[in-house]
Amino acid sequence: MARLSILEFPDPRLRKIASPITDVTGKIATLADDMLETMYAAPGIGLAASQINVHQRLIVVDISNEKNEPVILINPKIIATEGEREAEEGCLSVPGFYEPVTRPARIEVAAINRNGEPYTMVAEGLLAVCIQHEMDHLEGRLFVDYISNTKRQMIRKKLIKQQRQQA
Ligand code: K1U
Ligand code: ZN
Repeated sequence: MARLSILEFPDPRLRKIASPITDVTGKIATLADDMLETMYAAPGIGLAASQINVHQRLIVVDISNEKNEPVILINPKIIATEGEREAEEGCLSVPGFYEPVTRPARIEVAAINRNGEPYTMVAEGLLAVCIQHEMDHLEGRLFVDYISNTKRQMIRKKLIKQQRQQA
């Protein structure tokens, strides 16, 4: 297993649209394992392949306190939604900032697992928020796209300053 480095806003590579995975090979299973290790180490509750500069449709999530309920979603698709809910979101690619975002409260998702088998799952609460947030990454969208331009520019400037100081 390996820890991968996470791209940070405003890196333009975070804006790329990810391609579908056509074959779930051992390489994809290893990538999913590396993404889980990277997510747990960060620490985070989700990670999209786009965040580690791999532009393929793969996300991982685990909202359990014990970090023992990993979910791997390959080519995830939302097939049904219900209701609306506002919740605070954070992002490992936008470190240190949290903002409220409104999204569907309950979703049904179709995906493929690490063995290449299709499945569906229903998610609500934090799990629904996290899956939708990660799926946005695959479209090159970030939670800061849902907030005001003024706030987004402020976050952008602060992160650029931090990144210059760390370089
Ligand atoms: O996409 C990411 O960068 C992961 C992100 C997922 C997420 C969190 C909250 C709402 C929506 C999506 C994070 O994991 S940010 C870190 C975080 O929220 C967290 C970290 C440790 C424990 C609990 C939460
Ligand atoms: Zn994120």
